[in-house]
Amino acid sequence: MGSYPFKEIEHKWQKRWEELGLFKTPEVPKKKMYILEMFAYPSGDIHMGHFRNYTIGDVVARYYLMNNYDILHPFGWDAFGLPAEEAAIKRNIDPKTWTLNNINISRATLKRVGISYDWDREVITCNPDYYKWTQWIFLKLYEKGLAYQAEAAVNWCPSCKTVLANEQVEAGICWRCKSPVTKRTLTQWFFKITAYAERLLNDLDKLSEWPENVKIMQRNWIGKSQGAEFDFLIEDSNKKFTVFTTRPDTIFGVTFVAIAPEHPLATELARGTPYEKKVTDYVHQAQLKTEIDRTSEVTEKDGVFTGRYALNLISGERVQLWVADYVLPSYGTGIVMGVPAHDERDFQFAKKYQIPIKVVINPPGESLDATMMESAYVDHGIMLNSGQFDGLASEEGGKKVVEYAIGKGIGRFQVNYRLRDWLISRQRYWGAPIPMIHCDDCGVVPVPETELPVLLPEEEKVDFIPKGRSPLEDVESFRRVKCPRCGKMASRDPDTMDTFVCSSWYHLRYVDPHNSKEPFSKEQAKLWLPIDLYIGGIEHATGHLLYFRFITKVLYDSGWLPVDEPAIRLFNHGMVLDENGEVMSKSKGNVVSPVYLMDKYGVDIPRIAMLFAAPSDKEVRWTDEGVRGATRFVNRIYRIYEQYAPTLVQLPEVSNKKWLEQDLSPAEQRLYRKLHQTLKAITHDLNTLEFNTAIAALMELLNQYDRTEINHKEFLKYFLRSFALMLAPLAPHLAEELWAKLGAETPSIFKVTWPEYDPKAIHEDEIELVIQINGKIRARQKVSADLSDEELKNIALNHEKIEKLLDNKKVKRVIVVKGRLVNIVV
Ligand code: ANZ
Ligand code: ZN
Repeated sequence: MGSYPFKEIEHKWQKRWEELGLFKTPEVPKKKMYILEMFAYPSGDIHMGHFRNYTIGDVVARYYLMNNYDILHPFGWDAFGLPAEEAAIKRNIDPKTWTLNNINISRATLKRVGISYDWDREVITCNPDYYKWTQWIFLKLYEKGLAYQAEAAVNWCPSCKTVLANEQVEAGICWRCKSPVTKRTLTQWFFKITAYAERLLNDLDKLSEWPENVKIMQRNWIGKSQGAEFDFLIEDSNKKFTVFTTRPDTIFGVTFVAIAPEHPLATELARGTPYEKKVTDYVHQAQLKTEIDRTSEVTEKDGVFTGRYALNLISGERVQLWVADYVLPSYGTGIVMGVPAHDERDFQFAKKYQIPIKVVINPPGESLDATMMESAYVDHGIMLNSGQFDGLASEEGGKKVVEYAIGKGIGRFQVNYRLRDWLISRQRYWGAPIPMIHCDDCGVVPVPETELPVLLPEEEKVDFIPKGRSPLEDVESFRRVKCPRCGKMASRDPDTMDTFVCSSWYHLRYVDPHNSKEPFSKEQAKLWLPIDLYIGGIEHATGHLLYFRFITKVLYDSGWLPVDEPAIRLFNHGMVLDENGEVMSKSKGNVVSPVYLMDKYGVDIPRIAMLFAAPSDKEVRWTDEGVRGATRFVNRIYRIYEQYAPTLVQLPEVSNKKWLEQDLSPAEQRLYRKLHQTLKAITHDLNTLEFNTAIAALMELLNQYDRTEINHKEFLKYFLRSFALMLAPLAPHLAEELWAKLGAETPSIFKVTWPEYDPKAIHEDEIELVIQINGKIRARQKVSADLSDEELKNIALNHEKIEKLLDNKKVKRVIVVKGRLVNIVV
């Protein structure tokens, strides 16, 4: 008896699947199921992280296929963007050749893995037939006023020499090259995602099948905060400015005002005064710091006095005007009212610069002394030193203060979002060109839709090594163009789009990937959307997963989509770690290659090992032991079929028998019950993506099979047939082979409908229920063990003998001792 000969088997079945068109998307789905895994950066060959992600999707897709769903399960490549370009620069080949080459390598590997993709629907974002529509989406946003250009202090990575979106800066560090990010002022394109902040926030409540942690991350990222604005007057000028605060109740406690260094007012105030140099120096310095450093509560706060004062229009008090870098330019109004007694950062700042501290909120029943405080009192309490508002509870008092300010025209209620508009332009070559033209006379003019795509010029014409400006700026043949409006010579926008724009709508292209007239047809969108199950990494929680919700809503609003949320269910898979618990990554050199594993073990063994090692949403520690275990399991199964299948092939089809009513031996009956319990459990697990417990259940079933003497040949065939079906989504090649060995009623096991469990067989443990009346045993009855107290009570009361004995006597109480006895007190 040999071991599982994967070399012959796996290729054979993959060929069969292709011949059958098994994974081809049906034209008109009756019962649709759109399963999507996040597509891949073609940055080399696929690694174990991909292997895991795509295997999870494959198990589900095959399971739903067996449940007679019409499946859309596509794949594609996130082919533009920094990673490709940088790798290309390092290797001195152009990004396109390098990217397409990687796609070919990775696609070949994925095909070897046998993932159930409909390859006819593959999308590649760097191909003109795709990015034409990325540009079309840009134009749609522009039309709706949702794409605009603005001067902005932007995140700038000095090493990548490019602008980064907020989402690409992690703790002040560039996500790509890990160098510290600084700020620069440049003209950039933005998508106005903030216009959708409220809907993006509220509609999270609709996403009942998204993981809670992702929704929390998105809520925090959107960061809605309810508060108020107050106007202040600058002394010796009639200029006003406005602050945003979440604590209007502390307005009488303001002892200074702090302005963000980037705010125009910062340098303006000190201009021409002895303070000017100090202030401009400080402003310059602050630009070099990261946002985290600036706002963290642990780093020391600093700032400079401007020499000027402002008037608090509510309290009438005169306060110092400072510039401080813990105030961010892009939040609220960029100016903060400093309340040292009740805000910790303001407290530290005031202590450092000997600014007065004024208590205006007392904890209930206590009285604070400003000179004794070691930190701010930040909770709510009772207002004092606040004029007419003294004695009010601060929550209510805060509202009163705002109402008062509204009456005077010097303040208002205000909602703020932490979410910023999405900066989408990049000064790089390898991206979709922004379809805009700059004309001296007409200003910014969109490229007419009929002239899309704006093709990215061929690499040989472009020096794409980053210089801090767009490489396309130097390509005359690209740049020079006639203005679509007036016909004069004008120039194309030289920037390209953030790769997250490409990936914000790829899920839509899959529904109609070859459409050359539209990004997708509305009919196809209606047939397939939304995504039923979306699988990918948690690292995209506040990036891609927010962007694709946003773009979906925009297209919904313009009548292109039937839904305003892209995905019903989201599943985050865990990371793959090495034997020592470290994340597998190329830079660490601890990567196990799926190709190496497949050469050695085929597909299904590593697949079982991966699925068995941990729940799909948890980290997986990849070990040799796991592969050895999977090998033993697979070989054991294979040998059983090798041994018995030949003797069973000729037997008639045995799928629908009522086995419990047949003359099975008690041991066979137990195995039958176990089989159906397993089927029930696996059906559950495949729906919840708990594949490790599904495999554990199959292992247990196999153990019981080993302990059971089966004499009934038809039952053996039935058992092996059922086992192969349950195995099919988890180990598809192996299951096909087992199925074929048993005689294969169908050309593929995936053409068989997923079996239903026999509910009668599930209740394995029957118990003998003792029924008493007033403590005396009056009857016994066999019942299944998992009945509820209520059910047991009913069985007892309705028992023939008991009914007679009770004979209309009044039942006072019924006592149920779970799983054993019912005592009726009369
Ligand atoms: C006065 C005050 C008194 C504040 C107090 C807090 C407590 P969230 O909740 O995150 O929205 N703030 C406003 N704009 C800022 C900016 N651009 N950079 C840094 N901090 C800023 O935070 C709102 C609070 O953060 C505001 O309320 C303001 O400080 C500060 F006892 O105003 B508060
Ligand atoms: Zn013009």
